[in-house]
Amino acid sequence: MNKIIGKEYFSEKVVAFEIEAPLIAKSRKAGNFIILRVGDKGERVPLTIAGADEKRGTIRIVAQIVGASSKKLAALNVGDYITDLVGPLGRPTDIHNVGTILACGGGVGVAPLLPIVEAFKKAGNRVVSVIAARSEELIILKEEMEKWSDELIIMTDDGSLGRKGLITEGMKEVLERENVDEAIVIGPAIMMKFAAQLTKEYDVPTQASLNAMMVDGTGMCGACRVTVGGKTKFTCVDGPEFDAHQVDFDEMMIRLKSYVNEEKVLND
Ligand SMILES: Cc1cc2nc3c(=O)[nH]c(=O)nc-3n(C[C@@H](O)[C@H](O)[C@H](O)COP(=O)(O)OP(=O)(O)OC[C@H]3O[C@@H](n4cnc5c(N)ncnc54)[C@H](O)[C@@H]3O)c2cc1C
Ligand code: FES
Repeated sequence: MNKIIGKEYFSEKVVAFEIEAPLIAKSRKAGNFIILRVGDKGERVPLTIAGADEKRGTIRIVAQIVGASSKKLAALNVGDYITDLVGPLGRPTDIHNVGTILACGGGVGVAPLLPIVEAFKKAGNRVVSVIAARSEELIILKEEMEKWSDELIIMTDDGSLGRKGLITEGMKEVLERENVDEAIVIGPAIMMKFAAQLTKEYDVPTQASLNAMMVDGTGMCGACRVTVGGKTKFTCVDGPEFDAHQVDFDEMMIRLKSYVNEEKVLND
């Protein structure tokens, strides 16, 4: 049982929690995630560790309220307990000094992107970040992203904040004007698919952090399988980051829709 120490709404549909988890706070690295459950019969929900405070012994998670399980999580308040929480899971991001990093986050994908941007900046890289959402109220963690980026470009589909257009338009501007050594893209699968197609045109090595469905988080159940370079990989133990130019995003999108009808029943 892990106690909730803080709760903050970033928007009507995106909520951040600070949760007591001293061992995870101490050992987590950028790119790691946790799996939590709310209630004894709760679904196992993977969420990226968006930050940690080692002194307070807490981790921060940011969740978008989409289905039954995230609704149950969002209903919890400060003082309540998470039924169980395991982590840190997944392979950490390979942080190194390479030169210029293009860091791209769509929607709540900015939450997992933030610790990676911070780590790349601390490793001495120039970091140009592009974040995007449908509209201003869905842009999250803007100040923190500004703090750790040399430049932050904001794109909104409706033009309500930053510039009007898809994330790929902001990315193209950077790729046209300067040499980018590596890119990382995190967000909805469709966004990562098109972002990866773009960086491939410019021959920029790119990592994508995949939000596959997960159950056990140990590589045993197969729920999180994805195809990368024609081979089956398990997102929980082989990932969550993979070479974006090798990921079969179309297959991943089909798998992500597997339980749409069940989700609908739970939500009704
Ligand atoms: C590694 C990883 C960790 C995650 N961790 C969390 C987590 O901790 N908590 C959580 O709640 N969720 C998490 N997610 C899930 C999250 O990123 C989802 O994919 C989420 O459903 C995004 O939905 P959205 O409605 O916010 O995006 P949208 O608002 O639909 O899209 C965001 C932006 O993507 C761009 N985009 C969309 N479609 C296209 C297109 N066709 N071409 C080009 N650009 C496009 C646009 O610029 C758009 O504004 C994680 C995802 C990943 C990959
Ligand atoms: S979640 Fe079961 S294999 Fe990855």
